[in-house]
Amino acid sequence: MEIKKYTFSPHGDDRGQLIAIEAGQDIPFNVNRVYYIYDTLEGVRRGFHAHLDLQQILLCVKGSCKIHLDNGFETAEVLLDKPNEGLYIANDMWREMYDFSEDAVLLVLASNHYDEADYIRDYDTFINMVRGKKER
Ligand code: T46
Repeated sequence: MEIKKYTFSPHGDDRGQLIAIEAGQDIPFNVNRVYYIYDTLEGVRRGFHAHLDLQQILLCVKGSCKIHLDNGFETAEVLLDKPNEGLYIANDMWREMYDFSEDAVLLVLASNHYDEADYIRDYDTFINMVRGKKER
């Protein structure tokens, strides 16, 4: 599976670091929503869904976490532990987030507003959908 990561260049100086992410320039979509996940309890695994029409960039801006990806044919585990590195996830990708460090802040830039109808939360439905598309 191809893992698409973006590395953003920090504007560092003697005061510290600053990262700017320009929609449509540094990432391939316009950002309509930002959310972040923090204070995640030990052992928690979240996600367990795919999206029908959503592009996202996941950045662990503090601490670390891992992302399990599954496209219905292959799986991959991605470690996010750098504030200047973003993982791109688009449609038809089952995702689970786990192994959050105590201080982890997972920032997500999303192409669309929140829409519960865009979620596929049943794994068998997801598998049937992606494998059905491949066969067509
Ligand atoms: C994703 C992964 C990486 C909202 O009201 N607005 C929002 O924009 C979001 C993202 C969530 N919510 C509500 C819906 C639930 O009541 O917040 C609650 C927790 O959401 P959820 O259980 O979907 O969170 P995760 O961590 O399982 O998944 C989230 C995103 O929902 C999802 O799109 O790709 O992070």
